[in-house]
Amino acid sequence: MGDAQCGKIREAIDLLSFEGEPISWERYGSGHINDTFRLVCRDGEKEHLYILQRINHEIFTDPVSLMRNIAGVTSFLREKIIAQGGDPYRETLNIVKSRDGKDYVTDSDGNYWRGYLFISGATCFDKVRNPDDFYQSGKAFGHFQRQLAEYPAEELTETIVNFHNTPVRLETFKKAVEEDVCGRAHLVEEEIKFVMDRADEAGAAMNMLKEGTLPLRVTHNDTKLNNIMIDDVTGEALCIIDLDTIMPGLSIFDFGDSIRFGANTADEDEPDVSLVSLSLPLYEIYTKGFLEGCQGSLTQAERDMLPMGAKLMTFECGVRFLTDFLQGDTYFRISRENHNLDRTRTQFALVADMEKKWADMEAIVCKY
Ligand code: ADP
Ligand code: GN1
Ligand code: MG
Repeated sequence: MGDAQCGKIREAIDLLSFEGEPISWERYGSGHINDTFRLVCRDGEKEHLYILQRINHEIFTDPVSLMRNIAGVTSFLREKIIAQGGDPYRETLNIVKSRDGKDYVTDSDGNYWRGYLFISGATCFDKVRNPDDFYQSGKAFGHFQRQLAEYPAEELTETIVNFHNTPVRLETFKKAVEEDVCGRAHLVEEEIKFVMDRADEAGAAMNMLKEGTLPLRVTHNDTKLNNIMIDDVTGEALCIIDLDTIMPGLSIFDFGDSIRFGANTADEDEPDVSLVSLSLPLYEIYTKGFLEGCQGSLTQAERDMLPMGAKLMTFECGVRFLTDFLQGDTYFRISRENHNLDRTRTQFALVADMEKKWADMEAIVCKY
């Protein structure tokens, strides 16, 4: 987002019903997709904090339906939180309405913006601080899925069609290799081979969905560690955020994407792939938390497929990073040259390590 677009922030702020006078705003967080700002408003002695986000409408092409999804899911969760005696202002996202009562506003350039109450006293981590954080996040994502089991799935719009359809991602990748618009394919021959060697496995989950062996559920679909807030005082998972991709999906996607990000011993974009491996202790603690959170709601086939969920999500994410590298880095935000290539390599190194540890991954699921 350039400075000119940033100028539109003021327009968006004026259209949203924030309390007090806007004092300052700064870029915030480490998401790859939306433009996120932390906004401070002052009302006399009182300070109000907000999250202001420009929804990436090139990726989420129907922001109105997307916001309808989020409004529906958060009000559904809010009722449950209140019934359970929880804090509805901290345990789910709260949309700040526009002055004319909508869940979003548009600026004069056609950008879509939304506001959320800022959740204070809690943190999103880019790296697992201690195993308990990861256990807590597994429990919370499992519980989230369990709670949404009662949500009317037909009311949800698919915000990105085929989001975790790995075979479709693979087709897009092959096309990107063929077209090679940036002339980068020769730089990644080894990575292309890595993908093609595993092409047969890409359909493992989607085939089971088609056959009816795996059930379609309401899932989050982007369960990385920095999409969950951990309470600074209690150390418990407080709030699941980044609800843009809530839509019908497979339970193993939510399990798998968390493992992909959180059980990696290195960062997602670590340039030194020798640091990448699957931490089995972290994989185990997350599995325990997730299964506890699901409270027995997973079928045997879903449980059996959890390791494959981890592998597929890691493989698919690597394929998506590599596709973006080939297409000129137009999807994921980058902050250095070859950033998407570094990300690709970490994902593939993690897949390779999972292949070595496969028997352990399966045995761990059987323990819980
Ligand atoms: P993206 O889709 O780009 O990943 P997110 O919705 O995940 O955007 O937001 C990016 C970051 O902003 C999060 O990782 C988190 O640190 C922070 N954030 C988002 N919403 C809130 C909130 N309501 N309160 C506090 N921090 C938030
Ligand atoms: C993106 O929005 P963010 O940063 O939480 C992406 C995920 C990827 C992830 C990789 C809508 O997540 O699918 O797994 O980056 N989100 C979208 O870090 O594409
Ligand atoms: Mg995010």
